[in-house]
Amino acid sequence: VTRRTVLRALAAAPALYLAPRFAHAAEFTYKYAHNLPITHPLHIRAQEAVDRIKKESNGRLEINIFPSNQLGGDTDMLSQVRSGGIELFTPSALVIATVVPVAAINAVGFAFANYDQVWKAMDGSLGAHVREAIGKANLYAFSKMWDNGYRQITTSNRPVQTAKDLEGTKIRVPVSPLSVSMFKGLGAAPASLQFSEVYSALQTKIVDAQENPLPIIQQAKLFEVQKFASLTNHIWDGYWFIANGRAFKRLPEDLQKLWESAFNDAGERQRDDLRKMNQSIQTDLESKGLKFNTAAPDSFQAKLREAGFYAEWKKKFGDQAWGLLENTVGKLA
Ligand code: X2X
Repeated sequence: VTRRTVLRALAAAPALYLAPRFAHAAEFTYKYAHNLPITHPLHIRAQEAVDRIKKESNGRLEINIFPSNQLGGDTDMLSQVRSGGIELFTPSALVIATVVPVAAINAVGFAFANYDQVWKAMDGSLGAHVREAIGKANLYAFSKMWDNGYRQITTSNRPVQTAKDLEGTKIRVPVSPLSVSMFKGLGAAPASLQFSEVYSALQTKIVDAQENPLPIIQQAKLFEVQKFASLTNHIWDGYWFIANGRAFKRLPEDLQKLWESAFNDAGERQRDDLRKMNQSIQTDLESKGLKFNTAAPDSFQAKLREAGFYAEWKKKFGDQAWGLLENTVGKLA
């Protein structure tokens, strides 16, 4: 075989001598950290998005995921994504509100009656309002919020039927001013702890109760250290998928478009995963020993009104944001 025939063969079959995909180091290598176990749909769908981004960018954008608080608790991850130590993070609305206060607006007690209202508001003008505020903090928020769920109360000592049952209860809440204010208003004794500390705080009885959506109670195995689950639906909580602002701007437009589409599509599928999970989750948690009851939301709302919770938070969020929320859910205060 002469040199010339080899060259001719190569010219005829370009695929043979093109560099294989992923042979080069990625142009952009980013870190994404979050606070959930890898069995949670948030992690599973994020992993799918990251795989798709790698494939469709021909390896130019590689994102490594650090799940389960591997890089620290929420407060640490939030400061890292702001400084650029990590490029991506999914804080709950409650948590990002320590930097962008208006982001907690979806967590106003008993605001959303159902998921239709949730997605109408968060995919609509209320979500846009919050994203703009996130943008002003030099962070970029992808347009689709991911679902955390309706928060429910679990305790180690007694079921919570009405607000009265919460009196003096030591309850863990996220690092969130709104959560603290709400549970103080309800007469409980809230303690702010990062999620990374919740399991051991319950196990060692530093607190007697916590509140989280059922998928988290299941995936983080909180049922092992709690006895009662009271269905209060007191807050609807979601995750913002956020990027460090400079890390976002650094990407060429085609990669910006790709990850926008990949994360938003994955977010829609994650919402659907949780919707399906919610259909059988109570039965599963009952089989693991949790005793369920359905609480009476009226007593909670009445107590919150009495405590001035709605008036206070309307003032804090401002008339514009509050009005956008009320456009979807009706009059709250
Ligand atoms: O910390 C929590 O409770 C959690 C997991 O729901 C959040 O991320 C706010």
